[in-house]
Amino acid sequence: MGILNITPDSFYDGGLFLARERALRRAIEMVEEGANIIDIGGESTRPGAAAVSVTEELDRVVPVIEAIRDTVPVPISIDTSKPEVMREAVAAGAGMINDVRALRAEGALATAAELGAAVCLMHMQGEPRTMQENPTYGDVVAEVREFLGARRRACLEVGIAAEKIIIDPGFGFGKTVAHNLTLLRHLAEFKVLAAPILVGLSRKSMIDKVLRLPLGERLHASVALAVLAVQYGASIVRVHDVRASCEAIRMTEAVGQRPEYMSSLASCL
Ligand code: 8Y7
Repeated sequence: MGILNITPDSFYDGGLFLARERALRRAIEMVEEGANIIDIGGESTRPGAAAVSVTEELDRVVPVIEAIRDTVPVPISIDTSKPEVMREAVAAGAGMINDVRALRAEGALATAAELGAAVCLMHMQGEPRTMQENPTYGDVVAEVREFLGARRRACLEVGIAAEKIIIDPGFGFGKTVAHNLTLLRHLAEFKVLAAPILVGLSRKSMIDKVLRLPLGERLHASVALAVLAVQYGASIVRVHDVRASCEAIRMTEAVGQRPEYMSSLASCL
């Protein structure tokens, strides 16, 4: 899954038109580099990021979804928590909803069910603005797994098909470095939830905490984490550096030992 952020803080040149053009070009490039899904986000979920209105978010993402839909045959994921954005994004061509709030916003669960899109349910402790202040768990693996199991059951209850549900422990979302490392080491324990696992570790600050590296210098560590995530059982890795990640993952796959989830997953997107 290649990351496509359409936010002013990712596009320093300002203009929305330029940002859209640039986003389309990057999407095409990521598909050429091996991405099987493009995840489009119009609101930053980084700690401390400002909230974005529905209109602003729609303005950012809908034209880009339409442009990608008309240009490259790749499944499109919309990274949002807002039911209105889910609705317009799916109408524009998105087949998947990636929600860091796991459909807990008012109306989100019912909307996702009605739209019939695939959903990624991510665990987050707290809210983006404050979640890194003091993350606390008794048993982080058990608690995150309980949460994802409960959200998965909530999805099934409103009629979302089991094969359309993806789970994600939410690395960096209300977690210390120790929590993140523990979750990754125990990723295989999430397989009991019988859903494909999505993992996002690309360029995250835990790399800085371990290696003391700024954002622009986290490529090698990110690739290592993507490979490890796949080996520990991830079916989808959400990455910025598609080419490097795909090459590393394909090479390790050639060595063997990996079950094939992607073919069954592709059919629901
Ligand atoms: C994740 C995510 C982000 C993640 C899923 C970043 C939107 C922060 N991280 N979605 N989104 N999983 N499913 O650093 O880990 O990319 S935003």
